[in-house]
Amino acid sequence: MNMGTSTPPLTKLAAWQALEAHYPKVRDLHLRKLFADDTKRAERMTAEAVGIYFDYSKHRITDETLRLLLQLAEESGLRARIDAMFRGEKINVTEKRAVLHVALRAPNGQSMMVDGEDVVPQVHAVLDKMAGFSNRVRSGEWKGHTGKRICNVINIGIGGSDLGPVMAYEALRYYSQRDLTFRFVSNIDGTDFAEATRDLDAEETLFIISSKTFATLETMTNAHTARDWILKSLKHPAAVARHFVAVSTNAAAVAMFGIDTANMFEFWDWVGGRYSMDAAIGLSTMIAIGSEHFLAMLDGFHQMDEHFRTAPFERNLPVLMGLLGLWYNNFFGAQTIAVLPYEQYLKRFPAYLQQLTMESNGKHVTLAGTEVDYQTGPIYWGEPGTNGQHSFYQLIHQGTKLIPCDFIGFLQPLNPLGRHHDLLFSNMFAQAEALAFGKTSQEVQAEGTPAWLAPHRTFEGNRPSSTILLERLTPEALGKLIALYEHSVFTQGAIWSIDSFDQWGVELGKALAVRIIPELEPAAEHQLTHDSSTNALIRRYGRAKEPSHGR
Ligand code: G6Q
Repeated sequence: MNMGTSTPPLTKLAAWQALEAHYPKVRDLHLRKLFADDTKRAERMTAEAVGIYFDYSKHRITDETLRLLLQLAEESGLRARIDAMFRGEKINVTEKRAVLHVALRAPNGQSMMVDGEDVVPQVHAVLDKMAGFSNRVRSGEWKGHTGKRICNVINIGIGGSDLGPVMAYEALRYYSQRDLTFRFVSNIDGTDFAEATRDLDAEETLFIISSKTFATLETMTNAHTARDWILKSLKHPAAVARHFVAVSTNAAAVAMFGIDTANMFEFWDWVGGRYSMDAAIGLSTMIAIGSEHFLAMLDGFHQMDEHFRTAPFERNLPVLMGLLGLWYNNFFGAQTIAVLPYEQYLKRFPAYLQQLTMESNGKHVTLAGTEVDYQTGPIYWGEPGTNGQHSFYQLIHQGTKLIPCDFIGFLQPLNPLGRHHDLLFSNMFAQAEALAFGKTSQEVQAEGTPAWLAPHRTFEGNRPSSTILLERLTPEALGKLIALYEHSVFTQGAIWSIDSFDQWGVELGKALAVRIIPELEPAAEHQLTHDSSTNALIRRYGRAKEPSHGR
């Protein structure tokens, strides 16, 4: 395995240095000229695989840029890293874990090994158990404590145990069983739980406690509040077993909570939280859309996995996408990437991608523990089109920052209504066109705009974007799209030689919060030893809890 030691440091690679020399030649090239000089550009700079059409012609690259980026992928040992992941090697070096979310979507019969054991049979055993349970809830066979049918399913989880389920539920809502209500509680702010349950009947409500560790403060706090809420209505401890199931790797803690471990859905330490929506963490998704659709989603993921594993880099969608992101991040100095799905059902997709991309590649040291001397993961953000057009697109078009954009669209609408879909797509195509080609000051003045106003109405253009088209938003298509981003993140992390699978950066704040909890008790006279700002904030909060406060 390449631990960042067997190959030279990234910035010493021949391809990196060639890219540095090449960058000044491309920096000032305008997409207007690149397209004018080469009428076949759009034909050449597109790739299509497993039903995804990827147009990358509106990027500030030449054939030489692409050649050098692909050379960088080769020189940095990306191929060996991909193979190591699929072989179940412990490529999450800081946690000494294999990274095998690809095994979650491997078909029955394929084998994938972790520590000499084939994990695919275990994966399918859990999928079967999930399917059995989902069918019982969907059919009404699974009853609550008082014999009423379950109508409401609430997933309690946070981070990787929440964002995937929320995103997938929203994305695949079209396929969901409409007589079931789904809610997702993640925040430790009591409002999240209170609002999610205020109009629900406890007798008809099932909680899924989703937590890999079953120890996360937010999730366990919400889970205990949920248990109190159930017991307050149903009055009998036996109700817990009918109204709670768990998704976890920690059977002992699940049993301690009072959940029957027969109703625990297992997953494994080789599944990272943000890569776990295909594991039992997807139980709410399976209940919503049914096991057949869920399996179709896994098949979509698997098709992209196989493409990533086998396709030559120059036709490999996640590799191309990862390299283009790296080009702007490391050479143009771009700080962010906007993800702009022209699909209302993908409204939570940017939020999901934020964790996938930023928790994975927001790292400052290499696998070998040395400080990087190049930029790593960019900031991802976005909103579904066309809403964003009426808010932040202004800055992308005419601001001073370079923001590469991903436009995502599905050719066939799920809800065909009048001309809505044509109007949606005309907007998406127009935005990418406007960003790339802009409008010159001559064009603006030729329209009769007075000279003083012309600068304001001029669009410089040369703003890069990818356009990603799929046929129709099906569970299978969603799987392909998510896996495209997962492997693009992998590609970048491998080239940057960082651990894309740990998340130590979330630890410090958690530890400090635990220390502060007792200091918020009003009565106690605390010896506060934080900095003066934190001390003052804690004291102010404590005073607000005193009975005399606000009188
Ligand atoms: C994801 C992270 C993190 C994790 C949450 C929830 O990759 O590990 O977001 O998913 O902290 O953890 P639990 O599932 O253990 O509650």
